[in-house]
Amino acid sequence: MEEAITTTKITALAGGVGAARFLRGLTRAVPAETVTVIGNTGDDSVMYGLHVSPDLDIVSYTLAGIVDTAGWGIAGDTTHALTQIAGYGIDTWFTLKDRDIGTHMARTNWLAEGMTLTQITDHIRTSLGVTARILPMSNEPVRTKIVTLDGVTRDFQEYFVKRRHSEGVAAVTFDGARAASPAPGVMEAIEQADRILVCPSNPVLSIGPILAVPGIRETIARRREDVAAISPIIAGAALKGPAATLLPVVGAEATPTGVAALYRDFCGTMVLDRADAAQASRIEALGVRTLVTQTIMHSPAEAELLAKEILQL
Ligand code: FO1
Repeated sequence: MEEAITTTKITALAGGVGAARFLRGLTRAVPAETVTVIGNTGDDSVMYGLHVSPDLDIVSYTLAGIVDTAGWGIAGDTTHALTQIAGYGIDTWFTLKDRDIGTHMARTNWLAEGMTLTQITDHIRTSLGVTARILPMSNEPVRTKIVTLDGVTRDFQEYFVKRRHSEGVAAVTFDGARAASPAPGVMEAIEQADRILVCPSNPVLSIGPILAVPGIRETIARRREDVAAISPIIAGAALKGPAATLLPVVGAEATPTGVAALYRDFCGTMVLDRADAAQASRIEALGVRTLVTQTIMHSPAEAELLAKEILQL
C-alpha cells in the first residue's frame, strides 16, 4: 500500500521586514506552497495618489528574491519619478522608486476597477513567481494611527518614516478595525493549519492590527497549542523599529516576557533568543512554553535553521 503523503500546512502572521526575513527561511525549510501568510495592512497608505501596501509588498518582494537590501522596495530601483515630482514642489519624504511605483499603479487601478486587495495581492505574488500564498488580513481599510504624547494623531507612515518614530507615543489605534472582517481565506488558513507561527514582527504595530480584525484573535486562540511566536525583542531591544518603546504604551514590558504576556491567550509557545534565556522561567510561569535558541537571522540559511527548529517542536 502506498504511504499517505502528509503535507504540513503552515499559516504565519506577518508584518514587514523582520517577518519577511523569517519567511524566506521558512520557505526554504518547507515547500513554499504549504505556507500561507496573513499580512498586516494597517500600514497601507495613499502616497502621491497611489495605494501602497508596504507589508504585503515587503513579503512578496522578499520571497521573490528581488527585495532591496533596505528590506523594502526593489533592488537596483531608480528614483526618476520622485525626482520629477520633487521638481514640482512635492515633498517626497516617502521614497517610492520607479519599479515599485509600477506595483502601486497596478494596485491602485485594480482597486478602482473593483478588484479586492486579496485578488490583487494574489496576482502580484504569482506574477513575481512567489508560491507561498499571501493574504491581506482584511479587504476593508484598517489604518494604524499613532497618538503622540502631545495629543496629535498621526498616520502610520508619517510617524514611522517622516518623523522616524522619534515622538513619544500615548496610544496606538486601528481605525476601521471594528467594522472590518477577515479577508477571504484568512479564517480557513487559521482553522486548517497544522502549525501557526507569529513572525518576529512588532507586536503593537504589525501583529496588533491583524489581531484587531474581529474574529481573528479568537480563532487563533482556539488553536493555541499549535501556535508559536518568535519574540522580536532581544536583550531589551528590537532589531529594527520602535517595538521596545511601544510595548510599554500597551502596558507590556519590553522583553520576551512582555511579548508572551500580550500573546498568552492565543500563543502556546514563545521562541526567544539565547540572550534572554534567563526569562524562560518567567514565561513558563505565564503558562507559555519556551524554545530558547538563536533568533537573530544574519542570513537566509540562519532563518531556515530557526524555522526548522520551531517546526521540530
Ligand atoms: N521605509 C522608510 O524608512 N522610508 C521610506 O521612504 C519607505 C518607503 C517605502 C515604500 C514602499 C514600501 O513598501 C515600504 C517603504 N518603507 C519605507 C518601509 C515601510 O515604511 C515600513 O517598513 C513598513 O510600513 C513597516 O513594516
